[in-house]
Amino acid sequence: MKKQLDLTLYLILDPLLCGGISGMVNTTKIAVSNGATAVQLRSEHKFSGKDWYYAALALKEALNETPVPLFINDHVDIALAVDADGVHIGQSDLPVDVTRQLIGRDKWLGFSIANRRQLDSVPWHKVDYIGIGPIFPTATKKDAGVALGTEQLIELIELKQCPAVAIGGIDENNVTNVIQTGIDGVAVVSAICGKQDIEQATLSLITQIKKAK
Ligand code: TZP
Ligand code: MG
Repeated sequence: MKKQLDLTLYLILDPLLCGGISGMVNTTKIAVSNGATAVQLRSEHKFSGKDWYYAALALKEALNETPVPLFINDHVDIALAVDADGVHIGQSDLPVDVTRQLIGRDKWLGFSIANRRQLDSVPWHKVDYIGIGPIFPTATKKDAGVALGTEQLIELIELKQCPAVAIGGIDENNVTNVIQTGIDGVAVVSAICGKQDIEQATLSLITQIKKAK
């Protein structure tokens, strides 16, 4: 059965920050039991096809008995191989319509946009949600582009035609401001991955999100 799409607190895993596959599984279990509502496997650095596959398999297993969906960044083949719940693609990946054709209607499809021009060309009927960012400067994604800030985020929210998650430099110090824009949820990497206390990091975010919604 298709898992529900809840963008409230979307954890994006980074193998380097989390400490490999076991670190990502551990981070996922703690974050999900403390309120994370979606999980994505992503790697900014070199990660072989085999690494992607075994990481995805382990994460799928970790999320098996939970309502939380697993997304795979960029790699449609990996998502299909482990029967992940969804795929997240960016502007330089396979086109949206091709990705949708490959994954079918039973998997969720997320698409990144970084500005008004990209938002204007989103094929709305083919995507389930968009990621908007970076909202703030971030060291996690090297080619993230110029930070939008919350004012521009509000303008993009008014124009969007599907659910959306804000991403980029979001942490416990600014999450309340981001949620107050009216966005459906936030996606974070470094605000959870690699933190000494994953439970506390997750709780701090989810508590503020729930208060601000
Ligand atoms: N896309 C836009 S910014 C970003 C991605 C994947 C990185 C977000 O990482 P962090 O550590 O939450 O700023
Ligand atoms: Mg991509």
